[in-house]
Parts: sequence; structure tokens; C-alpha cells
Amino acid sequence: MGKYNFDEIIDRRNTNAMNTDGFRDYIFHAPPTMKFPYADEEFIRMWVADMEFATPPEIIEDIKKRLEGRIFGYTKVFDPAYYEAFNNWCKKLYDWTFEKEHLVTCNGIIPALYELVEYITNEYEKILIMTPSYAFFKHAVDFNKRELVTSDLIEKDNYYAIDFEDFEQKAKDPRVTLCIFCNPHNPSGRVWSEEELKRVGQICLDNDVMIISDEIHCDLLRNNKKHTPLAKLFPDTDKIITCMAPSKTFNMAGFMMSNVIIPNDKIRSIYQERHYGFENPLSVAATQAAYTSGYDWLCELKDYLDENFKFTKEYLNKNLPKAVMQISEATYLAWVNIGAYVDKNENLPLLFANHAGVLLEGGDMFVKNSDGFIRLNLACPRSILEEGLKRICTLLNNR
Ligand code: LCS
Repeated sequence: MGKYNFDEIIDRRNTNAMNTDGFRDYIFHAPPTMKFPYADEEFIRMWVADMEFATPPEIIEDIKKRLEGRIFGYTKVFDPAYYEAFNNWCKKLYDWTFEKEHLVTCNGIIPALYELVEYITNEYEKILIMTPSYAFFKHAVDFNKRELVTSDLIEKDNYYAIDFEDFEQKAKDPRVTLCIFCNPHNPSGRVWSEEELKRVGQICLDNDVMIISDEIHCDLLRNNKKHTPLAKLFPDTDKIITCMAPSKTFNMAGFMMSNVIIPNDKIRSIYQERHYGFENPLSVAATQAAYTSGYDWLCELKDYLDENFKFTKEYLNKNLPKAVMQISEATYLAWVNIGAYVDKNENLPLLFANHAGVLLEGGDMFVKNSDGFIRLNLACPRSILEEGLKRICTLLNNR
């Protein structure tokens, strides 16, 4: 047994958690009055990408220390120790470093995307993404009234590859000037190889397409996998923006703090001029603590997640033989093809909420190219995972 307990079930009620209280709105675009055959606390929640595990005690300790400062006035990152903690983390985990001057912070990666799309592109330009995709990539484009261009990933036995021919052809459109790239990829969980990353980067650079590499999931890899920051492979360009955050890694999305590395002086100065740049003092303390003393906890978390993936794959192989699942190379999200059990246009989140008491995402929630898939969040105690899988299999086997 390790130092940390990932089997503990923590009651999240009355914490204003999106996970427990926000699903009607987020998944079903419905008001709080929407009724289900299950009471809210009866659901097994495998949807939004946060975890059922406690944030590491080392981080909570440093938040408490900051609370003891007792004054919470306007705050920005001034202390170079913040940069040092994060840069050391990148050096240790990814053998990659970046310049202090290039680092800006934001209240989340999605807010950064909303701003950067505006600062990088003009209204006649288009933004390229790969699909299926985390839907907020599209939302950031729509919000800025820009045109979205999608390149479908190619799926074989639920393992995804980039369609380089299609991607290159789309990048060649002179109106495509920005690519939002997910590295590693949500929802497929792919960790792109160096060769794939080099091809993506080169195609974009050859065609004057700037890249935002969203690396929010990069710390959460299976133990035999290795993350490569895209920017590490192209040290001479300033056309790659890297986004990282402790929010997924340490279950602290509510602190809303992310790091954005913008080597391009012009884009960075627009960002610094126009971004409302204050931070929450507790978030600064928590983020610095995460990168300073979160490593041991992360190692144990990764072991636990590896086991949850193994458990899920074995469970589905045994109980739902026509489902296709590969162990995700990154993220705590399993991406499962249940096309053999459901109709193409079925509303899968509604089906599972109403008939299995499981909250999950799937079907058309991932922009495009995701019919027949469900995404299961495995970052929960194994006892909850087992109950969720049991309910999913029972429903699908009895249709
Ligand atoms: N980028 C990616 C690729 C994500 O998957 C998420 C969260 C974010 C950014 C959010 O960044 P934030 O603004 O919190 O810093 N992904 C979620 C998901 O797939 N379901 O719920 C959240």
C-alpha cells in the first residue's frame, strides 16, 4: 500500500461541484428541474474530466500556509520561485525548459484559448482542429466568430492516427492560420509519437499555421509512455504556444490557474496588454506547491489509474465482448466503441442516465467523428468504477 489512499470515497455534495450539480446543464442543456429515474446521489458519475480523488495533502498544506497570510489582496505571479517550480517540473518530466519571459498565466486553458484565437487570427481566417475533439476547442472558435476546419482522425480497432494527407491539405488553405492541437489527445487518449509530432509541426510551419499545443493532460500518462512537448521538437520557432496546467493532474480545476508559454513577442505582448491578469492567491500557492511537491503523489496516482484501465479492459472484454476499447495512452478517460450495441444516432448520455444511472459523455459531444463512442472517466475509487461498469454492461446486454 502506498502513502496515499485512492480507494477513499469522498462526499462532494454541497461543494458546488460541476460534477455533482452541473450535469443537467452541461450534458443535457436542461434546467435543474430535469427529472431522471435516479436520485442525483444514486448516479455513478463518469463524465466531466475531474477526479474523485483528494488533491495531494502537500498542496493543501501550502494553501493553508497561504491562508495564514490572512490578506488576500490583488495578486499576480511576481515571485520567480513560481517559474522555477514549473520549469523544473518540465525539465524533470520532459527534459524541456522554456524562458521565464515567455510564461504567462491564465485562469484556465479554455479561457486562454478564447483569448488567443482572437489575438492570433482575424475574422476571415480559419482554425484547424482534429476530430473527435474536446468540444471547447470548437467553442473557442465559434465564440470568436471564426471558421472551424476539422480533420478527422483515422480509427482502426479504436486506435487513432492522424490523417496526414487530409491535415496537410487543410493546412495549405491560406486562410487557415492557426491549429489548436491536443497533445496528448482528448478523447482518444493518444500520446503522439515524436515522428507524428514532427510531421504535424512541420506541416503547420511550412504553411504558416501557428500552433497552440494544449498539453493539459501531459502529466497523466500510462507508466510505459512518454510525453514530448511539441515545442521541444522545434526549438527555433516562435510559432508554437504551449498550454499546461496542474488542474487535471492534481484535481484542482476549480483553482482555475494555467500556464501558457508564448515565445512570439508580438502575440505575448498583445496578451499581456489585453488579458485581465490578476490571479487568485490560493491558486498561485496551490500551483507552485503542485509543481514543487506533487511528484510522489502523481507516481502513485498513475499506478492506480493504470490498474483502473486494466480492470476496465478486462471487465469489458469479459462482460461486453462486442465493445472495443484500447487502454488510453494518456488521460484518465477511456474511449469505448459501443457501436455494436446502440443505434448510430442514439443520444448515449441520455440513454445511460435514464436506464443505467450512469453519467457519461459520448456520441456527438466531441464535435465530429465520434458516433457510437462513450467516454468513461476512470479517475475514481475502484469500487465505484466496478459499479459503473456493471451498470453499463447490464444495460447494453439487455437491449
Ligand atoms: N483542454 C483540454 C484538452 C481539456 O480536456 C480540458 C478539460 C481543458 C482544456 C480545460 O482546461 P481549463 O480551462 O480547465 O484549464 N477537459 C474536460 C473534459 O474533457 N471534460 O470536462 C473537462
